[in-house]
Parts: sequence; structure tokens; C-alpha cells
Amino acid sequence: MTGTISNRPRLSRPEDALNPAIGIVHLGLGAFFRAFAALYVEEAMEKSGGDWGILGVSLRNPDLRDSLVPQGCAYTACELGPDGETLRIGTAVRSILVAPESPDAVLDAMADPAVRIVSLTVTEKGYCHAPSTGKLDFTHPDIVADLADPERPKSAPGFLCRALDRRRKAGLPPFTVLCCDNLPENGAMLRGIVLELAGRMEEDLAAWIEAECSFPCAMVDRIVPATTEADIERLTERTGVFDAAPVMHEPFRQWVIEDRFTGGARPDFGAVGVEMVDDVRPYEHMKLRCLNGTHSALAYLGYLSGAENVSEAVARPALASFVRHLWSKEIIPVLTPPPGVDLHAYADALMDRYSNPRIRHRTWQIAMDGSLKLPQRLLGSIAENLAAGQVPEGLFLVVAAWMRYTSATDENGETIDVRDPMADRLRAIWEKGGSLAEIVQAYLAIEEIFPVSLASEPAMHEGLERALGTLIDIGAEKAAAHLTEHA
Ligand code: CS2
Repeated sequence: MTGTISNRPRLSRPEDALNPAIGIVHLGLGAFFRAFAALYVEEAMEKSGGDWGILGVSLRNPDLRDSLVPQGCAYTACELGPDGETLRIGTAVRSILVAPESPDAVLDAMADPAVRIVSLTVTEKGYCHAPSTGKLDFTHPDIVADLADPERPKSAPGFLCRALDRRRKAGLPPFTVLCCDNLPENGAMLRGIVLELAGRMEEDLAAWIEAECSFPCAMVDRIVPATTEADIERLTERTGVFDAAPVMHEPFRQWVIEDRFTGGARPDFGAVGVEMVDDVRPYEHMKLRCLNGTHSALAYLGYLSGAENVSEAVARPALASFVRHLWSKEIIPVLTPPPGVDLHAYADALMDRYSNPRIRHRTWQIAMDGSLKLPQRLLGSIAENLAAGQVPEGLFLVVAAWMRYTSATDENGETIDVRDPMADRLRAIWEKGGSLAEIVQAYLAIEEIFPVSLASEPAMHEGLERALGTLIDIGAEKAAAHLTEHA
């Protein structure tokens, strides 16, 4: 940070900000939550009242607490519209705890009778599960630790189990668990994970959670690129005030939630445009496959062909046509649209969102943790194409690009900084080497990622071998162009 910036007055909590009591504990206080759910909660309180102040919990490090607490937990939310930036100050977060420093205080907060919702954005890897099945991974180091020392949890499922146990023993109703991560049937999946862990802790706890606790599924959507130093400097120049932790976001947002909150206790979400529905699945499939699926496509193929961010990637005709091909030929034909939604119009709107040049969403950022993202984003579409007798060459190319990316060496021989819990295991496949068929076989043998039913399909092996061969022979951008030209 430059000297001039740190000498500017610090952002402070506006005097007219609402001062609600804490009603929500949120695990995983990242940029996405502050640019999305926290703003909706604030608007709902402005419209309809309610004590839904948020206590945010950082599960790993103190950085965000250290940035936000000196500014009264207020932060700038900067909307990056195609014609300019619009600023607002988010104030729904009231206080912040850092879990490794004070796990007991986090559990106390979660067990407070005034808290009726615990929400989560801990990213795909925060659930300690096997992505192909959605089941808890009992060998995960955080889960091993949580079973050994349940009073000092490390994982999000560990905190949920322990806090729910405190409430049960105190004769309190449970809180609603509101998962806001990009996972398939996220509420149901998290419920399964919590029940598995609770069952290992105490059968009665699992039975109580099963009977009493609600885990609505939700679809969340807003593009929130990581904030950069340049963003902070630009905002400081513009406002004359230094905010150490602003968030950047696109104008678009969509939140669809199953309306199953314990005791009906929730902010008035319906008043601020959140869609409250009975079944989130069609919305979730649409979003995870159309948006996140093509985001991952642009991340891997874009990164390998030298595009630093998504808008740069879709400015390349080959990649833009490739993504359009994925939507129209391989993703949309196997989707059931949500009521009243035209999926082709949805895809057109996505292309506009991706093209917004103010959003500098790095392909490298989206490429992270692919081992946990692939199943819900791409593999479901592949399986359904194969079941319908179609060969999804484009989706094969995306999976092959992920394989190539996780070799950790790009097309020019430069090292890729692969961030993924499985990074070492994936790179080892390439270090061992072998024929294309052997490399594909080694990837498909990873059961945590590839369901056995899909990994045993000959068409899957053949398709991935073909795609990987083309990728290696002619490079990512040409492979994408080749595919649409010959489709
Ligand atoms: C992205 C998502 O980083 C990623 O994996 O695909 O964060 C995406 O921007 C959001 O899901 C949009 O709602």
C-alpha cells in the first residue's frame, strides 16, 4: 500500500447506519458474502426491520478482521457497471471473530438464542467432502482433528455440530443452516455431511439434528472478482477515504432459496428480490452448469491460451464461439429450465456479463480447486449427454484442459501455480507419464472426482484421449476453434 493512501482518513461506520442486534452468524467472511448475501440482508432490514445483524467468522486467518474492525466492520461495495462504478457502504456485518483464535467464542455466538441462522460461504473445499459423492471425508485432517477435540473445531461441519449440540443441551431450537456455496443441492449435501459427523460424535445429536434442523438449498449468483491493490488505490483516490477491504462486484445478482427456515425466522428476503421457492434444483442446475461450467471452460482454455481474465478470454472469437457451442449443443439440451426461464436468453445474458471489461476476473482465480468444482459444473452434463447417446466433444475438451492445467506446466513450458487440494496428486500423474490413454486412465481412477459409473464409460476414455491429444498437438485456442468449425 502506498504512503499517500495509508495517510488518508479511514472509512468509518456511517452515523445513520442501522444498528441491529446479531441474528446471523456467517462462516467464511470472504468477498463474495460481503458483496452478495450481506447486502441483501441489509436491504431486507432497511425495508422490513428485524434484528439480522451479522457476526462474521473468518475460519483461517485474521487479515479481514484486522482490516474491517478499525472501520466499524463497514466496507465499500463497488458495483462495476459497463458505464461506470457505483459505490455503497455495507454495514450489516457488526462484528468479526477469527475461529482459530477463539473457537469457544464462535461456538458461544452460534449457540446464542438470538441467532436464528448460520450461513456459510466456505468455498467448495470447506466442506471436507468427496465431490463425486457429497459424502464427508473422514480422513480429512480437519475432520480427524474435530473428532479428536470437538470443543475446538477447525472445520465448518465441526463448528455446526458442536454449536447445534450446545443448543440441544440448552433446550434451544436449532438455527437454520443456510449454505451459500456453489455445490449441488448444497443444503441437502451439507445436511448429510453434518449428520455423518454428528453420528460419529453422538447418535442422539444426529437424531436431533435430523428431526429439528433445517438446511434449505440455495442458488447464489454474482460475479465477484478478487479485490486488488489497484482497486483500493483507485477507490481511495475517488473518495478521499481509505478502505482496507472493499469488495468489487458486477451489477447482476440472483439468489433463489428454498423457504424452509426453522420457525419461519428469516430476514424479509422476498421484499428485496430474493426468489423464495419450494425446489431450487432447476435454478441450481441452470446456474452451476451454464455459468460455472463455462466459467471453468474459460478458466482452463483461457489460461492455457494466455488470457488473463474472463473478458479477455471471451474477446477471442474462438473461445466465445466455443462457449456458445457448449451452451447450445451440450449444456442446455440436457437441462430442465426453471419455470418461465428461456435458457438461451439466460446464456446470452451470461455472455454480456462475461464481456464486461470492468470486471477483471482472473482465469487463474476461477481455475482454483478444480478437483472440487468439476463434478457439479461439467461431469453431470457429460453423463447426461452420454446417457442420451450424444458425444459432448466440447465438454471433453474442457476436462482435458483442466488435466493439462493441473500438469502445472503451460503451453510455453512455464510453471503454473496450481491451487488445488489435490495439486500434488494430479501433477504426479504427469510426472509418471505414459501414453495418453494411461494419463486419462490415471485421472479417471480418482474416485473422489469421477463417479465410477462415468469413469467406466468407454466413450469417456475415448473422448478425453481425443481431446487431450488435440490440446497437446495444436494448443488450447486452436483446439477450441477446431471444435466449433467441425461441429
Ligand atoms: C467462479 C464463481 O471462481 C469461480 O469458480 O466460477 O465464483 C462465479 O463467479 C460465481 O459462482 C458467480 O455467481
